[in-house]
Amino acid sequence: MLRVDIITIFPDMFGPVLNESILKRAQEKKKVDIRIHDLRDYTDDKKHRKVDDRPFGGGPGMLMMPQPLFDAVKAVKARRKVKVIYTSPAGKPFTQFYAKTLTKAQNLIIICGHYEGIDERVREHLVDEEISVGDYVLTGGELPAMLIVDAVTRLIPGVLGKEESLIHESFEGGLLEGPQYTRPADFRGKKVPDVLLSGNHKSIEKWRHEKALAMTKKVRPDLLKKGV
Ligand code: 4HQ
Repeated sequence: MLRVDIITIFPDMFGPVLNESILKRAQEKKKVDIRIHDLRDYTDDKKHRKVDDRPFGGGPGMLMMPQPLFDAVKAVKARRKVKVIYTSPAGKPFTQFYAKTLTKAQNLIIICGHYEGIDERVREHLVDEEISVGDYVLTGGELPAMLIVDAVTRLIPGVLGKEESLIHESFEGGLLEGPQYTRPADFRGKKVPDVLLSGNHKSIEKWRHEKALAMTKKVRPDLLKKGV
């Protein structure tokens, strides 16, 4: 079972996301073991539970101190094949392909960053993978951590049911999904394409593939270039 350890100064942010829907079921089915750890439990500063300090050389803002992070990672490490992840806009872009590679680990440890970032020694000696979830700046690493856990967990065999199956969806064929319709066949004069009502599975497949290709070319031509 994949184990995920999340190190954060806001442990309460995770419950509402991890304890609902597919992520909740995946944990109940013992497909993934997700544990949240409060970074402040690992600081040597018993009095103020400090985890940040001022940057050498001056400048605005605070940095995450190395001591609580090194000790937290050491304490939570649970398996041999472990990857320590730090999320930041300077990381490698997170993609479906990247998510797949992370399912190969036995233990993911995700450090949620705050303030102006981390002491460089954490990056050099503790972090294995620095991941960016997009070219924008967030208030902290908690949302990126949830996003990574979500994308990785749903790839674990047995997490998704047949209904949510992985085969015909965006990215699995390297394409975005084309248009889809449900009932009614005529909604206030707006009709569903005839081919989808034809019952001819071969023509339906062909039509879907053509639409997926056209859609991808139009909105994300970059996806057609290589395995994103
Ligand atoms: N942050 N992709 C700054 C991000 C981010 C992103 C996380 C904000 C780390 C220190 N992380 N903290 N974009 O914006 O991953």
